[in-house]
Amino acid sequence: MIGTIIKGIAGFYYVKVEEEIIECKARGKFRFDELTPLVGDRVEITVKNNKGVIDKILPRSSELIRPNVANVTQAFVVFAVKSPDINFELLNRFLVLCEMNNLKAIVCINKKDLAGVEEQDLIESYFKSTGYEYYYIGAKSGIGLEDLYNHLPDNVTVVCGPSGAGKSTLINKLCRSEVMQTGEISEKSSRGKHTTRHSELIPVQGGYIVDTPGFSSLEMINITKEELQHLFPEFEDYKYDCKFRGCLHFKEPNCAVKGAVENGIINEDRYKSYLSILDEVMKIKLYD
Ligand SMILES: Nc1nc2c(ncn2[C@@H]2O[C@H](COP(=O)(O)OP(=O)(O)O)[C@@H](O)[C@H]2O)c(=O)[nH]1
Ligand SMILES: [Mg+2]
Ligand SMILES: [Zn+2]
Repeated sequence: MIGTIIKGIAGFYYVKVEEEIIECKARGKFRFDELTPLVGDRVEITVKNNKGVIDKILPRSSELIRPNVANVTQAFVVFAVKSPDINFELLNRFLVLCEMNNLKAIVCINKKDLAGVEEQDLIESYFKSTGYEYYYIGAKSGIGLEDLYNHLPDNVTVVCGPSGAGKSTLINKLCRSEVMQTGEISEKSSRGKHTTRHSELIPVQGGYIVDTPGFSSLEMINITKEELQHLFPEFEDYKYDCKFRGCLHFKEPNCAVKGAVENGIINEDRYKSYLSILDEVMKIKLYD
């Protein structure tokens, strides 16, 4: 049988196969292969006398470090419109982290109840040119969550964003009925009380939500200066029109990206975030 590891506690893995959750141990050989099953892994299991064994881990499409979960496909990037005020530079850093990890980023502007039309227009105009999907939500009262539910089927979704943005509120709201179900498993086996708590996948709407937030706002953007520009999707249309091959869109003359910024096609603030991260990336590389 093939299933998905949704939780791991003290050497036991809980594998969801269709509607059933099976407690499994990993076969000893994983230790020799230096391969440890992760939450999110798709695995082949066999069940004998009610005991499940993981025989094989299927290839991973991604592996997040924080939280340590395999096969995450998308991120809800949550920022409050107010309280705390939206910080676009930080938001752009989260978007770069998503691109780096091959996650589809969906921007969720939370605390809609605190925003007026002015703030909504500002955000609308900010994202229009980036190509990122964004939604206005109110996690606390559940406004606008239908759009997010529609993105869940067949995906493993992590929620990320700065402290105070409403990530926990959103996760709880999206997972409401399902959190209780997985809670029952740990009570039944009564394990895990004194072990480190790892992340879990909560089945929702034909997909999964990771129950702990992703990344951290201080995460290093560990890539080369040449790679960075590819993490700004709206630059991609222009890169072949720069005069110099390998243009970093920084001080080079006849740069098509800078041209698009000057013409107002690429958001200037996004470009400034690019330069600020580029500066950081170049400094890091001096010391390695
Ligand atoms: N006004 C308002 N407050 C919210 C909303 N969502 C969350 N909050 C509040 O924002 C604060 C931080 O929320 P929390 O989920 O803990 O944020 P986290 O740090 O990102 O996990 C809490 O006091 C929440 O009640 C919302 O839609 N509107
Ligand atoms: Mg929280
Ligand atoms: Zn250029």
